[in-house]
Amino acid sequence: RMVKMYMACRNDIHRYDATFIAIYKSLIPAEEELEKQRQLMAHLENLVAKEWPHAKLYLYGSCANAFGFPKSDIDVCLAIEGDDINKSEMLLKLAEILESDNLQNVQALTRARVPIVKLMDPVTGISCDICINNVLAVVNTKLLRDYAQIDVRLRQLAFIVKHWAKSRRVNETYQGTLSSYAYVLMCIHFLQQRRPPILPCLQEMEPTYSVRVDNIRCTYFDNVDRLRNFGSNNRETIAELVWGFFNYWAYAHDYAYNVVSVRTGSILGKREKDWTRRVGNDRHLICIEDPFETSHDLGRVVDKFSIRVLREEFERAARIMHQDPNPCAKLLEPY
Ligand code: 3AT
Ligand code: MG
Repeated sequence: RMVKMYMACRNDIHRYDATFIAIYKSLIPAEEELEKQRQLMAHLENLVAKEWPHAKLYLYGSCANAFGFPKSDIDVCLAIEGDDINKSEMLLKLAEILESDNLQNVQALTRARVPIVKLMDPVTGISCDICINNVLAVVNTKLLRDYAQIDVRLRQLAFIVKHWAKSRRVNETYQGTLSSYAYVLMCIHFLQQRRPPILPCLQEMEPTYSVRVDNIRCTYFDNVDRLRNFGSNNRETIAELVWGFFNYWAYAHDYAYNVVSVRTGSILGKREKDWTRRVGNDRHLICIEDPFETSHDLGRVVDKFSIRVLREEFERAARIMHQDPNPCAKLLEPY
């Protein structure tokens, strides 16, 4: 089926590059928005330092990984060392501090899977979630940001894919579809797989960055300035890549046997990861390996209903890229 799709390629796909690039550019947050984020971070750092002088604040998630949309909430991690950290107590204390500083809608969610304090800053209008010691998320944020520096086509593709996923309502983990983080990993993996490759596999290269988070060693080559020409032998453009991406997930990916792995830059078997059976709630119906927490399948939120929704949306997208007279608009049409 895949072969047939490729053979019957429309040959005018480049006509749509300019429109995709324009959409991508319209989705990049403005500099003044980033400035407001920095302003709020500086303010929070000040407040936190008074109570916990050794704590550090890090931005993570889309506000720091180069894949953020305008007007996003920001995700902040408070990192503090010590064996006697009681996260709930700390979050409650933090909520108290924030509230007495006139930050709005302050709420401590101590029982969430990732416990956080939520707040809204009336000065900048930015909403923010603060978690404690979620250092792995800070490290995977850096990995995504580093990949984004290597070839601009990653950012272009991921913005279009995220925009598509939000428009089509398949970016809702509580409904069994995938997180933005998962979609960005799928894009990185896809570009690692192009021939010639557009992205390298940073975790397979000589490490220049190394941190230990809990029991996980996170190492990879982060000197990405040296890799600016990495993908230059591949001339594929954004429209081709969007098409190829959806074609892959619609027709070429082997959902029964395969796992996509950014860590190895390759496709692994479910068998070698022991992801062949349902364990607890994890069904492994679409398998995306976390680059550091390798036992973690980002597809684990997907259930037997949402997998159908997802695959139908991939097929719809591939079909539109294949034959629709106005693919850019149609692809991103709200559900
Ligand atoms: P949006 O623009 O908010 O949709 P985002 O990049 O902020 O995208 P998420 O809100 O899904 O993405 O996640 C925020 C960060 O949390 C991204 C990543 O560093 C981390 N993260 C999210 N989901 C997981 C996960 N399942 N495992 C490990 N880290 C995760
Ligand atoms: Mg987010």
